[in-house]
Amino acid sequence: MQRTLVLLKPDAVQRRLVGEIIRRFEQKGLRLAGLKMVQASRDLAEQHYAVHRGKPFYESLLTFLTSGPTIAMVWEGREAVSVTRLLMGLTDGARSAPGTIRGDFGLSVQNNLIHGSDSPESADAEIALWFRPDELVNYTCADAAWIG
Ligand code: D4T
Repeated sequence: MQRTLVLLKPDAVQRRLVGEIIRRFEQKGLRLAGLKMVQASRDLAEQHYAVHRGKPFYESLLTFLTSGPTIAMVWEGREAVSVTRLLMGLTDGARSAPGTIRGDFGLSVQNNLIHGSDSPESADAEIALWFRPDELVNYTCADAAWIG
């Protein structure tokens, strides 16, 4: 069973889209393994976006991610990493297909509502960055045999 880190970025919280986005993950059949609200520090944002250090949009990206609370979640299920990326849409909301989260709710590149790990390896590292092991819960959903 694969796990992935999902962040509902400060714009999703400010725009009251948290419930709508979580609904889509539940509807798809992924299982919630952890959830918390975090006011990201500069240090946490730097570690999360370390791969983008030095790029022109880096400083602005850090300012954005630390500008208000973020909802951090771990979702799990079959192919959770790629399923999450499909639910999200492309980085640029203007290019994302209708039906995706970014395609339905945004036009921006930076303020693109949601982050999802881009590989199982990134997911492991990002989950460890945002969550302590005891903040994740193992359980079985009653409909597990029907969803796969
Ligand atoms: P994240 O990492 O937030 O899930 O987004 P993506 O995986 O879809 O996109 P990314 O890693 O390429 O970019 C990370 C983050 O930086 C913002 N960004 C990106 C930006 O502000 N300007 C840019 O030109 C790019 C490429 C958006 C997402």
